[in-house]
Amino acid sequence: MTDPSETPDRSFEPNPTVCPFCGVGCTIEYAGRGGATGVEGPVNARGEICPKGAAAFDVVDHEDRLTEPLVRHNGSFVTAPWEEALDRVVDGIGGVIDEHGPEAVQFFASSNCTNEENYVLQKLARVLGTNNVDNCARLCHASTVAAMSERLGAGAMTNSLDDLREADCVFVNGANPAEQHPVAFRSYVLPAVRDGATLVHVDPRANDTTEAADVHVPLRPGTDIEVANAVAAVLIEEDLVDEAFLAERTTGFDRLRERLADVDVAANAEAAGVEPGTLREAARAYGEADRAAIVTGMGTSQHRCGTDNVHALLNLALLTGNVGRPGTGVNPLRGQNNVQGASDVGGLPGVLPGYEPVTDPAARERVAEEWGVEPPAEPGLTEVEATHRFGDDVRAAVVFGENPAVTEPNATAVRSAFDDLDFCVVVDLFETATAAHADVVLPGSAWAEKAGTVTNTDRRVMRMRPNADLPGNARRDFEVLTALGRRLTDRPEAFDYDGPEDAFDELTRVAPIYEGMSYEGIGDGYQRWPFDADEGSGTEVLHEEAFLTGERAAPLAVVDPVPPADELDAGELTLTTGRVLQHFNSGALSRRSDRLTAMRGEDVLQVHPSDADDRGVEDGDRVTVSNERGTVEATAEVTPAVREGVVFCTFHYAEPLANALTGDELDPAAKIPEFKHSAVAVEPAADAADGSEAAGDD
Ligand SMILES: Nc1nc2c(c(=O)[nH]1)N[C@H]1C(S)=C(S)[C@@H](COP(=O)(O)OP(=O)(O)OC[C@H]3O[C@@H](n4cnc5c(=O)[nH]c(N)nc54)[C@H](O)[C@@H]3O)O[C@H]1N2
Ligand SMILES: Nc1nc2c(c(=O)[nH]1)N[C@H]1C(S)=C(S)[C@@H](COP(=O)(O)OP(=O)(O)OC[C@H]3O[C@@H](n4cnc5c(=O)[nH]c(N)nc54)[C@H](O)[C@@H]3O)O[C@H]1N2
Ligand code: SF4
Ligand SMILES: [Mo]
Repeated sequence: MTDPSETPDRSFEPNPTVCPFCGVGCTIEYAGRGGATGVEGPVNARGEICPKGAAAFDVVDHEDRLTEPLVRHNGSFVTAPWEEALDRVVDGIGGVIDEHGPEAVQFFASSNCTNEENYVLQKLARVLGTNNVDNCARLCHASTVAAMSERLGAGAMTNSLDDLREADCVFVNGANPAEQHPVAFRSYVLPAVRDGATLVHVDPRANDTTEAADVHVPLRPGTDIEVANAVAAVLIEEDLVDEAFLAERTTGFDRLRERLADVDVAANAEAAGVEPGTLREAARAYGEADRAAIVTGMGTSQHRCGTDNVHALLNLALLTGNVGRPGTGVNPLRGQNNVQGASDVGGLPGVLPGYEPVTDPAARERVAEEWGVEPPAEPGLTEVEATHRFGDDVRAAVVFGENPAVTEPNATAVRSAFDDLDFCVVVDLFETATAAHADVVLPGSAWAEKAGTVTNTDRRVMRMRPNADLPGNARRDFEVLTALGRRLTDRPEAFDYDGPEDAFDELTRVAPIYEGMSYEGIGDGYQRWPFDADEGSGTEVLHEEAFLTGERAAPLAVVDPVPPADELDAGELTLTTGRVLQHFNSGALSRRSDRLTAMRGEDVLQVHPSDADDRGVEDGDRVTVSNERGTVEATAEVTPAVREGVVFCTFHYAEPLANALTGDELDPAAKIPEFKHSAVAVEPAADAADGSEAAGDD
């Protein structure tokens, strides 16, 4: 790694831009002395931010930043000039394409990067002749998007953050917005609660969100369908459905009613490990509200039955007429600051920019007019499917701003799969665990060094502006990707852009939902999709008169419970994984912030006191957590916040590697893995001093 002392002094200046962390999309800028401040923006109208936003600059000038390209030489990395590194990429990727065809290359797009960057990356894949491009929306809300697109015609939040304030009930299923979307929670959900809205929280753990809840349903992980079906059965039994809406805007009610008549609320409650009365209370809170909004997160989506989980939730909204009006809807809170946009611009294997199916000849024709090449008609591989085929029919990978060696399930297998590739290039800020398996690592630009746009959780496209110049010989991601396009494809002119704005203009011509948007129009504010250029605005509440499927009515669905992939043997506990306020995903940014690590310095395992007692574990003890996929060691936090029989661990540190334990069976419809249910044995660590297997900290 480059000696940080070689990094020349850098210049910083305040310029309103979007926080690099969660999908809420707060506006921040440089505040001097290495700090960020919130400034009044479209989402954070009073300039409010959370601790991560305040620490966002801590990583920009960090000594670990890559400042020179790295190429592998005799097994180790050496720094190299850009020309040499790019030549190596052209040889590596080009060689694989020559020998095995473009389908042998997988592209990982980045939910942490801009619309323009992701647009160029997916265009690169498709101009080369493959739809093998995906982003970690796959690991996140792929199931939500699959279910919502099928039933309603769009996978994004049906409503806006603003109109969450209008809700009389907020039904939070498998999400912890108080920690994961703090400004959305404090500035939009809590005001509704203060105005009298009831908050229902369906989560196996009590956390900061639960503190504000009126009803907590502490279900067993993996029993969301049992809970939603019981709630639906109570809605029907207690006549809390909206007959007029059912008649006009839904189909399939008779069949669903018939099936739900067989649901025994007490039996479902027992399966979910909760009181039947609690399920009835949750149903009444939701069904009696004039306007009830569902907020859904990873607890719902990250299961082998994630799509079915969301189908079961969608029934609740349709049964009660809670769609198409302010303060209602089904609202997936999106993950990173641009996971929505990375998907909108076509960073997915089945769709072109604007969610136009690759299988649609007219859609392919439209991009061909702009690109000069028609993309292939067959959908490409999703992320986890692709890593499963590394060394087999997938021989090379381009990994842009993602760290699958830490964040994909069954990560030990993922790491060795990377070694089976003929060639891998990583574009990142740091020498990550994934980069450790690459042939070339290119130093990209951090959030504060880039211009472009990102699309937040409520479909608002906002502008990012540079607050810092680049460290050392790092280059802007946009320049890196367009250079790869010019060198790797036989259409160099298709990657000749006059900066990100030029690429955005092209995007607005090929993605119907972005049609009519412009940098000038966005200005310091936002433009929301689906955008209406004549009106100069976007639609805040979707599905008002008709669903985006084009139909006036949406189908109700019969959903049967699906058992989790891992069965628990005697003495085993259910491991579920997730996040805390102070850290972010693989921790690449948050772990490098002293102020954030001072608040939380490691991934801990939450264990219920009675499970801890049974195993002779005390608070603060080191424990081993193991199953057939791996063994990790972590510090136990003994707390009644987690339900008995369940342990919870975050995945923000590469060591312990929580994903060494998670299974890689996929939801058949959405290909999302089961991060939220694994069988594990937990026992006191033999000797804390031994430590577990050594690994890099990225
Ligand atoms: N501070 C912080 N904020 C973040 C992130 C971060 O890493 N840190 N990451 C961003 C990203 S990429 C995303 S996708 C979002 C995710 O935001 P959330 O969806 O809120 O994230 P998680 O913590 O993974 O899961 C939410 C809750 O699901 C619960 N849960 C576990 N298993 C089950 C189950 O079987 N059923 C139900 N109903 N609940 C269950 C967990 O206890 C947890 O409290 O957050 C974004 N914001
Ligand atoms: N066990 C478990 N695993 C999970 C989950 C879970 O709940 N439990 N959640 C899943 C979810 S929802 C998600 S979204 C994934 C997240 O998975 P990842 O996307 O892999 O994780 P991140 O930490 O968000 O970011 C990955 C990389 O992006 C780099 N990066 C950040 N900004 C930039 C930039 O501007 N330019 C470039 N070039 N690189 C940049 C960072 O340095 C980091 O190495 O994890 C998934 N994994
Ligand atoms: S709520 Fe999300 S976008 Fe806002 S400051 Fe916190 S991490 Fe950043
Ligand atoms: Mo995510």
